[in-house]
Amino acid sequence: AEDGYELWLRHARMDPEAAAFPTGFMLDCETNSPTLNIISDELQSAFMAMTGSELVRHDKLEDGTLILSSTQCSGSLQSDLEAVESDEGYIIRSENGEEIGHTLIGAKTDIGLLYGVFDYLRQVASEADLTKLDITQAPAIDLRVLNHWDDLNGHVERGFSGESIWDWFRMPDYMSPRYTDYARANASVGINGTVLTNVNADATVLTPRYLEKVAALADVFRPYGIKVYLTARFSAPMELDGLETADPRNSDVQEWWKTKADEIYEYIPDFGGFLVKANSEGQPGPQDYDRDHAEGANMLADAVAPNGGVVMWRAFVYSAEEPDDRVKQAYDEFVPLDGKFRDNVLVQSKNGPLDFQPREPIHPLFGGMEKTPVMLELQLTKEYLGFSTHLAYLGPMWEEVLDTDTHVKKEDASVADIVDGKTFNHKLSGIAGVANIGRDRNWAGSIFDQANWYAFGRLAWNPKLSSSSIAEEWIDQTFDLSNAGEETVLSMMMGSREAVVDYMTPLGLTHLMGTGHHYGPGPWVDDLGRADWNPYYYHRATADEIGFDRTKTGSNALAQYAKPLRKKWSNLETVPDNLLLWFHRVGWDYEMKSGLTLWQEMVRHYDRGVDAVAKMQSDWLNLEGEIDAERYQQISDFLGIQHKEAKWWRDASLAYWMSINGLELPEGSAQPE
Ligand code: GCW
Repeated sequence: AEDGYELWLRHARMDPEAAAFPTGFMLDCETNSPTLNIISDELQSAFMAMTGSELVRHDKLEDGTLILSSTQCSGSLQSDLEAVESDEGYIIRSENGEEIGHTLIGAKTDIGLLYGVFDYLRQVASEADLTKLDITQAPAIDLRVLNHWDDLNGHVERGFSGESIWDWFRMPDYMSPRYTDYARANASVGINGTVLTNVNADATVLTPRYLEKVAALADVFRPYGIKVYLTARFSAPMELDGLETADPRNSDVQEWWKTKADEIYEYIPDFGGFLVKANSEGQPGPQDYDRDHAEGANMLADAVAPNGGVVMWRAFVYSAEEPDDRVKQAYDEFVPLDGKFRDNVLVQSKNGPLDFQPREPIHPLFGGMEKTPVMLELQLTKEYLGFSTHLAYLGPMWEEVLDTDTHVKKEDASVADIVDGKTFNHKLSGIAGVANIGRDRNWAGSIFDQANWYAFGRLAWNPKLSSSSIAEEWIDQTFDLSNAGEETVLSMMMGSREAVVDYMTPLGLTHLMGTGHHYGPGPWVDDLGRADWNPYYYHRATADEIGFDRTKTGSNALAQYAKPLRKKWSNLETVPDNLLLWFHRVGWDYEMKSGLTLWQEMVRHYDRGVDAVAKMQSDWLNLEGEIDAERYQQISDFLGIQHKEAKWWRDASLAYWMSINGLELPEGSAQPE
């Protein structure tokens, strides 16, 4: 049975007549490396699966051969390859000479070649004309990393697909083949780094017993081009070696980190560096000693610099004091530090200023820091979008973020341009995805959540790709559907995130999830220790009004954005409906662009969200028989859960709003069950 373990690398059987499949392949010159062996195996097993016959390895050119050249052997592609900016780039080109037709895949490095081969296989799966390939690719972003929020005891924070895949107990003596499959899946979409441990860090991972295990993983990942990173707990010198302080100005502390970094590099010569969450949600950090984030980050940066490591310092901070508006804090703390960070530090910011909500405006740190590379952190694990049971393809959300123009310059200042380093000419660039991977057979908890992992990798490689083209690729490789079936799945995916926004947090509302679990509705909760943990802090609904005023008359968080954005979002005429209550406080009878009152419009969104899920359910029924039974059934059952819970969200939310505004349900809206 198909249970999803193969991900998008299923290599379904194809019609042997359908394409000009290669007759064999050859490596351009006699080199050998673990990566080249992987490439050969990958090609051979893929073609065996797709065509049922062996792709023979030739040692001389024959008609129809696929020619692979890497490093010094890039033959006729040599000069074109020189123009490819990155060592990870590649060229795929069909050459149709007089008699001999063949395809060349060339790269400057073996890893580039591996990426090229995965791309080639993707072309095959999407039925591209294999005699007309002319592809030149290089990644736009340097560091394309997954962030695992995995604890050493196997628990995954906000993980909805089983326990951690890292079996710390059995490593390094037993290295599950799953680690290889993990590396292969990541490499197939260009992911080149992985942070193994939770940002709420445990210093134990920095001890020799664990470093040995980390090194064993790094050995598995290396031939796939994937580097390993760890989270560094700021107080580690105290916890592991009894130092009295972790003050970054203390020379013993500095020395401790240098020695620790050197020790790590002995185990893992290509260790990527550290990811740090400091002074946020109770985590230790430099502010415990009245030092700022730059001092903290720089101490660690100095420790890894001699070996080429980086520090990814998170900007998801919110402090012990209750703020007037929590969404302002990161900008307020970090922007004054711009220019103070070492050049191997990246500041890592979530896409929005709050916390991975179904919809937020962009974080003002994108564009807010000119001298510091700001890394984008996305969340693949859907903490606030229904975990792994609700279908929500996140491609459109990430596209919305990446395409948003920060307006900090006249041109080339979209979030994608900021993140890939173009806007301010940064040498280093990075993007992180909080992984949705666990020990479930299907890796991600559901089949459609695999698409979020896939889309993250593809956007990390090229943040300008469209989310629908990525979905199409994924569908081609994940199912074998009729054209009509493909259309159906595509439209389900493309509308799915907006459906979640509609039934959970329409019109710019936010953080209405039940506290702690973040799954179901809880807009009424108001007994939590801090004001900014209670949903009321965000919706502020009273009998007359709802919404958070972030204009000048309110918290003025809008001042953190460049003028064109500030103007657009502070004006009720120009703010889009979908961010209205994020930035404004209006009456329940406020007249919307549609002519409806706010209340009517809101109810319409809740209904629309539920209807969209019902539509996905009925669409899916049409695919019975086109998809293997096990995957079909799981998706079908999950859509059932989603439909039930979308109604729960709508009914519970509306009942709550009605208890506050005293209004009736508008005529024609769905009645609660
Ligand atoms: O979204 C919140 C989560 C926490 C998480 C934190 C963070 C790792 O609820 O579980 O902690 O963000 O990003 O640091």
